[in-house]
Amino acid sequence: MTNIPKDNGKPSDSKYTGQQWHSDMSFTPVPALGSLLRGITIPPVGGDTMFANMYMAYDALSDGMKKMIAGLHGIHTGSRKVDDPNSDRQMEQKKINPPIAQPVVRAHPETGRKALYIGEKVSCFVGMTAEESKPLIDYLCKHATRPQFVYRHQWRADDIILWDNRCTMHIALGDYPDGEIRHLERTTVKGTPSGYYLQ
Ligand SMILES: O=C(O)CCC(=O)C(=O)O
Repeated sequence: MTNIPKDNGKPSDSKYTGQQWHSDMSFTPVPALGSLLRGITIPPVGGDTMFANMYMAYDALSDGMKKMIAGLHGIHTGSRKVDDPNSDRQMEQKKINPPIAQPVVRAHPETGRKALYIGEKVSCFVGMTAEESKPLIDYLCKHATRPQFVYRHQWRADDIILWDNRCTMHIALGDYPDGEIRHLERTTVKGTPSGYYLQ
């Protein structure tokens, strides 16, 4: 994850990575089990990462809402909030990663606890239009990111964070000043299958 431009002067491909609530690789049939991020160069202010506890978010829903979302599947895309949808990279991403459906509620394979599996990369629910889906996607994202479910990490160089993508989602805050370097190294751990292609 870096905003250091490429050798040819073009912006880094990961400059805006993670700037919407997501769980890693949710747009693939086998999303990441965990991820590790290490701070290398940290801006003097801003650039924090926030994590939401999706067990707690699920548990706090009403029984009525739990029943309503039990059978829903969200369509996850690899697209970013801050990027040109017609850029070469985005077109390529769409080809490599066509939209994937994932259950909105998943039982964690190790703990058996249910966790909400939603995020800002969910474009709509299977069998519903984007317009019909949006209010519920927005509600669930807003609900899951209420302060009582969120941990905010203020980076220092050499911090390493490991997280479980099966019960959290996260966001990178792009609020640091222009001209400041933000550079972190990441690796992800492959999980178990939960998603499927739509056709
Ligand atoms: O840069 C960050 O703070 C988080 C990056 C991110 O979202 C990711 O590694 O998936």
